[in-house]
Amino acid sequence: MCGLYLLDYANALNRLGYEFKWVERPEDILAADVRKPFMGICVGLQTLFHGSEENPNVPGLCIIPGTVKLFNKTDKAVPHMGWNEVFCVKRIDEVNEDYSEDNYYSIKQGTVYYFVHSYAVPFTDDLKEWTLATTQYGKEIFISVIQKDNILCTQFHPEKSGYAGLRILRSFLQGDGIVNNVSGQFIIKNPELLSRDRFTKRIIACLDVRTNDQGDLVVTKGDQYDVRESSDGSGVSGQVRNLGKPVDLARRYFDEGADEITFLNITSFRNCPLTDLPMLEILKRTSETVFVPLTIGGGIRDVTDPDGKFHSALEVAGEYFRSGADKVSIGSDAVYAVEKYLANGKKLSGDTAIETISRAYGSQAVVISVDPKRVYVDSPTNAMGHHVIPTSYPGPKGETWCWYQCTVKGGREGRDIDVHQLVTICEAMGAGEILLNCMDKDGTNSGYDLELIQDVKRAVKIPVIASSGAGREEHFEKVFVETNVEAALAAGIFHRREVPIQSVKNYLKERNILVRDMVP
Ligand code: 1PR
Repeated sequence: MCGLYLLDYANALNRLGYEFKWVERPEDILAADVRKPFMGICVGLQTLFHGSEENPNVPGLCIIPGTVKLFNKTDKAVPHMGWNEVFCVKRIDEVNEDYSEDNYYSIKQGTVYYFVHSYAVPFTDDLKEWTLATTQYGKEIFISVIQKDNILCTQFHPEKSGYAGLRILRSFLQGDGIVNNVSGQFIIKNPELLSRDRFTKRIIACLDVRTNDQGDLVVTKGDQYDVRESSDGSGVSGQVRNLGKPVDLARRYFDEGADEITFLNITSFRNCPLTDLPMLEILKRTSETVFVPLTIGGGIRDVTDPDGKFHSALEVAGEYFRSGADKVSIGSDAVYAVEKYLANGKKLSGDTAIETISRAYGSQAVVISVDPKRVYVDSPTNAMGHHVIPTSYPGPKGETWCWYQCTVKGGREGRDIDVHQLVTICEAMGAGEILLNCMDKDGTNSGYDLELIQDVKRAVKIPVIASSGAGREEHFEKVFVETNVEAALAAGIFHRREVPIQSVKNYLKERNILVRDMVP
């Protein structure tokens, strides 16, 4: 299993009504009965092989021949992060397209499950005996489920794959599949001819969280980052908008089919996140009932708590992971890290939050949240060396060029870094995904900033989440078709129930854009 997801496994087992005991020492493993059913998840699948390109000097368990390989990045974003189809290569008979679910741990042909990995085992003929299902990502077909004798392994995360994933775990725990070992059943001769890339676009619900004037932690939502009701004319700004309770809203979005949920602690720059116990509590409680990936952002940086104790960004992130987060998102600190990198003559220091967290937890666990503002210029030469793009939406003085300035502290302070610099350098530091907001578009319901998003998508190989400005279903279609981003995030329209998640998905499906169907 991936160590990052321990709380998620525990929550899934609790939800299914099972008691469990953690393995605490190597002796616990040695004392285990080798004939007992074994389930490996993600890295748990990969360890059974002889080795992995991820760490060539460390041998695997050598139970299955073959090597785990890095995905080819030339035709797709890496990590492979999101919901993709599994294609069962072992079936009961040649004629029957379907297969008996009971024999196959409820792994359903054509259902999508949540993957997050950069390395995989390519499917080859000599691994047929072990392979229950394959998945295609770009042009590559890899093994997504291994099954033989008492072994079941999935490359995807059942504990993060909604109800479809929970069903697999239940099936395994009940012992289904072991009794009807699939070895000897019909094996599709050339799965590569039948397999297809069914990687879906993700729809993400985002919850901006902060304490309101009464001291309660609430979900709020700004217009261009201003989260207070407009002033009554007295010159005093209004109350912080309250759009609901974080745990309840997250649960609602899970039930409504959100593929992922992001919490942004938007005033964390004022506080020490480790003393922000309500925020950690929100994560813990959400992960008990929400079985899709959770991202938490806000305050991921080196901090000194009110008692003068220093905590590294790695410790802060670790606390969030142990509380149920699957990814952390870094905003202000990413901008400072890039400034430091440029000041040091473009040398990686190795000690930034991005580098330390991605080294310890993997790049897929590190998201960069970008809060850019448009700066118009009348010609590229006036952009002070920044990466400029031509724009079809001229500025106030008719300027036809612009660059995007990075900000920190929730957009309160602009810095001399452009978004292109930020995302390319953060990718080199080990970030695994970009959450691309846009201050000009946030809360406007006028659609995503396609020019910004296209520019960033072209600049990096890691997945990009488009954010800010979604107002209608067609805005999602436009952003996927015109920029090819992997995911689109929205906040206001979901909170105010203006556009339900399912209606976005139906709209996309009708236009042949692949999305995950909710399996109840
Ligand atoms: O800098 O690492 O502590 O992280 C702070 C985090 O909090 C950053 O990710 C930053 O984006 C976020 N944040 C800070 N202040 C605000 C604010 O609104 N005042 N929220 C804020 C940013 C933008 C998105 C929003 C989308 C979609 N909000 O999260 O959800 O724009 O909105 P829409 O669909 O309604 O248009 P650090």
